[in-house]
Amino acid sequence: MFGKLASSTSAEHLALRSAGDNGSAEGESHTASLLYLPDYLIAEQQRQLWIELMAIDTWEQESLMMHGKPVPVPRLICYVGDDGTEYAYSGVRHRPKPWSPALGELRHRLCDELGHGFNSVLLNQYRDGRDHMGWHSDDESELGEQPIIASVSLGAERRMRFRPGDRTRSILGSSAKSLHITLEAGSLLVMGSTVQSVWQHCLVRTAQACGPRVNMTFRRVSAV
Ligand SMILES: O=C(O)CCC(=O)C(=O)O
Repeated sequence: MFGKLASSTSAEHLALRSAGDNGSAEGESHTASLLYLPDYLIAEQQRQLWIELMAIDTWEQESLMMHGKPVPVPRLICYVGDDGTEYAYSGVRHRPKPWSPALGELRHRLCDELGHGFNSVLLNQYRDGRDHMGWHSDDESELGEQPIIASVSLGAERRMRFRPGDRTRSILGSSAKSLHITLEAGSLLVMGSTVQSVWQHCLVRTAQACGPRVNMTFRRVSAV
């Protein structure tokens, strides 16, 4: 599932496994796999990408309606992709912006090394420790049944948490465990094909002094 990267010497394979999981009564497994490479991008690649992404003039501050009032989403976003990869999330339909050079190169490297046809990337910019992302699964219909998502991080280290999704919790109850990973600058986290259907993840807010961070989640979007 993780292509050429699976045997990389620095790769850490993490199983998101619920305690005592031997498959549920319905015969489903609640185990899903993550691949983490802390040093996927060298310092110069990180620097080039950072400069390129910070120069984008189409970062958007979106708002969500809560109790009838618009509330700013706690991060900036920019959606980039091939023609025809419109993508709806958080209730908004996004048209892709064109690929910039270093981002396009990174996409091709990931496609080659993971053997997967990524055609878009969602960029999230966390300006400081208050910016974050709440619990969710990337399970929009455009991503298909079992999406593989490649997530590359730049800038400040931040913590990502995983917990079983609602359906998994309802089957497994308290045996369902959660997990966290610290995402370092230049790291790659690949979420394997069952991660989104079984687990949820979030990017934790922090009260500690924390500089800006950009995360790129490469996806394969199909027309729905
Ligand atoms: O910023 C991150 O590392 C998480 C991004 C994320 O969860 C998403 O784009 O769905």
